Amino acid sequence: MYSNPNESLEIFRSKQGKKMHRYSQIPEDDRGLNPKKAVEYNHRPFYIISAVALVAILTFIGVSTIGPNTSANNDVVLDFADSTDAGTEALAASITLYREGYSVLPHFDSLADTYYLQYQFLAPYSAIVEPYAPMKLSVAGIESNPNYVYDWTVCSSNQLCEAGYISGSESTSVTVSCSPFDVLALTVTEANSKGVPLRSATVNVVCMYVRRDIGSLTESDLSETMDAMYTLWSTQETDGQALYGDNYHSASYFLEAHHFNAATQSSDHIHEGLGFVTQHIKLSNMFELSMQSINPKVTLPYWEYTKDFEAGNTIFDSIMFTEKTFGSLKEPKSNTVGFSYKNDLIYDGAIQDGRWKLAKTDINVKFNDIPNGYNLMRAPWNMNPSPYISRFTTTESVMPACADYMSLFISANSEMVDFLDLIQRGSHAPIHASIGNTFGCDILDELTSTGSGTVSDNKQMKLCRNWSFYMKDLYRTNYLKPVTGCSTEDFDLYSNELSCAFECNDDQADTFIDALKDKFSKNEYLSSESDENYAVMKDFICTGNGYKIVVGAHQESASAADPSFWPIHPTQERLLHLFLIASNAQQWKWPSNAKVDYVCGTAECYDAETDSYDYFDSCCYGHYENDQLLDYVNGDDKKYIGATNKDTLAASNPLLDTYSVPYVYDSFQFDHCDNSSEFDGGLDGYIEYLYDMTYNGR
Ligand SMILES: [Cu+2]
Repeated sequence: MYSNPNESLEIFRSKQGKKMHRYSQIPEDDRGLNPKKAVEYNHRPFYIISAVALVAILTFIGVSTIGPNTSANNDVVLDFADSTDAGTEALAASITLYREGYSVLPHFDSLADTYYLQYQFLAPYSAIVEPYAPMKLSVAGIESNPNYVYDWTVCSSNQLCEAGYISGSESTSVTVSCSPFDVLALTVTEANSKGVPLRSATVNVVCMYVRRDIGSLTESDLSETMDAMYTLWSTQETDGQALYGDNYHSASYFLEAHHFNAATQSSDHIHEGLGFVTQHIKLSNMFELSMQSINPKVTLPYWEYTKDFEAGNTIFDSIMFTEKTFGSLKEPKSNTVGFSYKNDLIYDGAIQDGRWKLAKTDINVKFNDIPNGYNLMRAPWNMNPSPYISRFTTTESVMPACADYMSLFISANSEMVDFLDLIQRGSHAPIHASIGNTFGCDILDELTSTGSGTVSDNKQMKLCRNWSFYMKDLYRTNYLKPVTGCSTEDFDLYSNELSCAFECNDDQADTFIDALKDKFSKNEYLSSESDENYAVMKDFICTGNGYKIVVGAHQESASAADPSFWPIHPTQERLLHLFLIASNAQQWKWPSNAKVDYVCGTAECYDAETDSYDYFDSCCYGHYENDQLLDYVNGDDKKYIGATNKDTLAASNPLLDTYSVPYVYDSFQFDHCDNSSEFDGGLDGYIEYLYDMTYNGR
């Protein structure tokens, strides 16, 4: 997955000395993490200007053909002498290279607000060439010489070149077949109207993929990205490998990878622990390679959902859920109650239109130890009978906001371990809960004052939204499991009737109630903490209607079945990159003793083989430094495959020369966050403060 560091990566150079850091220009008194305190700095507009070294691309390097005083060809010199900036380097045209349809990457734009936030490995290069993508090469600032021609070549180290020319102040399209980390030489030669070369310069550019916000993709890139992704759903594993090669894997392959690692009874090996972000990087990167086996110019976009939030959008308005992207969402009759038995159909959760219209979830023919009532590749604790990938979103679902990013950075306080823990929480988890969401909160009516009075009326919705998490915990602790043997074929789409329920371990009735008390009492769900109320709750779960509260895919271990799952985790990796750059967190140790330090949320867990509940190494497996993914290919939770968390983190650390993931993120700018946070200057302002504290100690 990350086997691409070539010698270019060893040209590792610190860029600290180059930073153009605005923060140091702020008066001393106005600095500091002081909410609402004015931190004034000059917000420069985002100019589309030359890439940093390309600005100076016409620096004189070839003695005989360039430079007014050294050339053997006096005519050439004279041509320059006739121009307005005769004989000076400032005459140089500025050359830019960037992907068509987008701006110059701020990593190369010295006037960009976030120019100081740098990927170290990019330091020797003047621009990025994106593999197979049309790049725009343009020349500006040559109005005085409209007849000049700029010949260009882009050559790989083995001298395979692309070549062309730009006349006047036009631009041209350059497409290069290259692989990430290839170093290419871009040469531009200025020739006069007679075709005589005047000056020439060469810079190194690096071949690299760029991941962008899905909302910023051009229409054609968006549709090619969606087409490549959809191929994973429409082409089975073996067919796809025959067509597209070994990097191809189908959507089922990725669903199995995620589901097996998230749904084993012992614990969740990719969520609720320090391995969350790295485990998802592994999955996302394999997924992206599969997309690229179909179309080598696409990347897996990230979804900057805080933009939707800050724009006042609901999930229904997001670019993510349209006919052209991941399919429209259906609204429940009542957004307050959400999808309910009295108003809606479970079937309404199906994808409404677009490529994935009515896409189904997989049958489980692989993982015998992960039961599901309907034998679907769906969580054991989710009795959703619909054969379709389901979303039960409401317009009241809340997306993470800029304030959540801000509190992530403030709470982590430059501590890597804290960041790895917190990144999965407020800035991430709510987006899944909001899309997947819950069907059937009205089932709890029988327990509120309209029924037995067991549940406090004002806690009904909160209890309902958390219901699936409690059922998951009860499954994990071996108190509850699904009755199996039902089939989605028995499910009448228009009836809402479920044929399978939960069953409980009768011999553990007392501990079951203790477990419920533990979860319910701190939230004061029940009208009173009486034994009678808890007995009612136990019956509701074990023999009553508790199983009828079901969730959408995003809310459980089968989340990867929903294609809209995939642009969510690059969002976290981008925050990781930003965190690493801004806080330079290099001196830290990954906790290794789950009894003492937080490694995962289930340090103690149930072990089916010994029928005991204790601290086992397997409980937090996936969340330690040297952990891999459980072997989802063979469905063996005692075997492991792929990269370790440690290697993945090293491969995705923008400050290290071990950086070897084949992409960078397009920017670390959060312009949309400016007005939303407690720190003036918004998230960008806080990151700048953090960076300044890190590198300048102030
Ligand atoms: Cu996630």
